[in-house]
Amino acid sequence: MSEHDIELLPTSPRGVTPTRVMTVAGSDSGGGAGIQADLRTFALLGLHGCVAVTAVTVQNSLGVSGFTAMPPEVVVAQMHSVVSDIGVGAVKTGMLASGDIINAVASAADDLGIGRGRDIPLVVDPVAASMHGDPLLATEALNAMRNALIPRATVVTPNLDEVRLITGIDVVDATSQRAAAAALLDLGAQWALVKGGHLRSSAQSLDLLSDGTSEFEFAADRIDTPHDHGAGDTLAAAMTCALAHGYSVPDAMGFAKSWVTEGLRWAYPLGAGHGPVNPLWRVSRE
Ligand code: PXL
Repeated sequence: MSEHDIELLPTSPRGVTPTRVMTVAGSDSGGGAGIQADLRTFALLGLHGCVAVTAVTVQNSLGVSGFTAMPPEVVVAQMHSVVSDIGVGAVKTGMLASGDIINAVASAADDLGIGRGRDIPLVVDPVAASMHGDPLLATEALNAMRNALIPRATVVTPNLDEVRLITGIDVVDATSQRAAAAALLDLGAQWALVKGGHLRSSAQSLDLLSDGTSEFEFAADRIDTPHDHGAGDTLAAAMTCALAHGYSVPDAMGFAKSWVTEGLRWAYPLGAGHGPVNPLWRVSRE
């Protein structure tokens, strides 16, 4: 094994149905984030990815110029259709666009046995804005995120901007990072992951994972690249895959961190703006 080889997830023999996961998320026309990022990670980790599309964004490497949200009942219908037939080992939510969609997804999760304390783990990535600051979630939706979805999360995975929007806490150091995790647990999540990746001043990317009893820190050298579009989606998608394979939340996070770090190491330019993290390193030439 070379220095950066990572331990991957178990895969199925050819012709055998692989482990299935589902993402409830928005489409990124530029292919860097959203469902496109999720499906890339699912496939390259050997899982079968299913999708409930919540919104269609119009974007390229320079930013998001707009989006159209799906009717909430269409999002819920996709979830029911997939879970009742194909079955999934874990579910991830990403861009949910509106409070109505969040509330509908939360009650579908209850109906389908998805979420904290249920059979199917739920990873809630509370996407609020693109890396360019373009909004992806209506501001009126923050209460639904706090009151309906986060309480159902097996693990919630905000970045620092999302932490500020959801909890009002400005994370600037380890103490405020811990306070933010506590505030997310107070909202009802089973585990809170407060990602330090946007604390640009530190030389390391330090993420804190807590369930209120146990606390884990995940450190990686910061990879200084402008091409980190979809990094949060990719981390949460890899966690979802590991949870579907029966990993504990801390073990799933350890795996996901190594997956996204490798994706950042091999990130590529795209268009005139920001390129994506690159799970394709798995199938690229050296
Ligand atoms: O990276 C967050 C994200 C999630 N989903 C969609 C996005 C983005 C960021 O741009 O466009 C659809």
